[in-house]
Amino acid sequence: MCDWNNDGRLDLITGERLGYFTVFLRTDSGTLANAGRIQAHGVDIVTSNNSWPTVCDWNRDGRKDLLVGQEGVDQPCNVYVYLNEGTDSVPVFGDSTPVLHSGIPFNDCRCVPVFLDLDRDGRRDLILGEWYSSVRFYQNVGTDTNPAFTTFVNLVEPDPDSFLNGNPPRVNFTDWDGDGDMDMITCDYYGSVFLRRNITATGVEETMNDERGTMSAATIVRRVLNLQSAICNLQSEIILLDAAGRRVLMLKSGSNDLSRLAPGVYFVHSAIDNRQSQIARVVLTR
Ligand SMILES: [Ca+2]
Ligand SMILES: [Ca+2]
Ligand SMILES: [Ca+2]
Ligand SMILES: [Ca+2]
Repeated sequence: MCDWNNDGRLDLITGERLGYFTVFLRTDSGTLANAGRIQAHGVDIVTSNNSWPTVCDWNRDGRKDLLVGQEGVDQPCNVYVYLNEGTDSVPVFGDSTPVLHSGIPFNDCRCVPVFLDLDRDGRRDLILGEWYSSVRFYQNVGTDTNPAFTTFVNLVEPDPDSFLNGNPPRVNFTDWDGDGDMDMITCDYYGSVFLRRNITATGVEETMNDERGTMSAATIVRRVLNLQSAICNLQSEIILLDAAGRRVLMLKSGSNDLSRLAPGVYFVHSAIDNRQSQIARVVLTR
């Protein structure tokens, strides 16, 4: 799901058994209307079977791009990206570029790439579902605008015997339990849906909310966040991220009005040259 045409309504982009990608735009009445297949160089994109789209701004140039995976038996590359050559509201695609790990294209079977900052270091990472249930985490060791990947850890171990672990996984993330970190939801060929909660230890973390402002660097009272001038310096910018790691506000020294934001968990980060570090976790209540 994404707002493909930037009209404020969520649209649906499908990957398909036969390898195409189709855009379904949300109408005024809330229904979805088939707006045709996504094209490159004016021709329908067709991957090897079981295509998977992730719409994201891969290079952070303000225009949504298309990250794709495919089944890809005997194909040289199964994860690649189409950079948007049009506008953010009218995407246009031409050539694609292979996504690499340690300089090598991915050629695992039935790749399902997802691109988000799972470890919250300010750089979006690659999460890759593939054949035999496994879901891999490739930490971004490059920058957020020029990602680089090397090795992985398994978030879900491969299961080539029973297929009971969700084979092959179609992967998505959301903060299912509302605790501020991203949980994983996968579905499989057999029709099962799996929820895996994020149980990563968060360590010592100061938390504040509308009722209790306890941070020394930042305090929040009635949805106004007060940022101490000492943490705002010329070398870094202070930003507010949502639970998905998206930048929602640039913060300034002093008062910052958060009354327009939806209730939920947010994070105050300092950002220097695309490297971000967390300063505070903020819970906005109604
Ligand atoms: Ca839309
Ligand atoms: Ca882009
Ligand atoms: Ca990261
Ligand atoms: Ca969570």
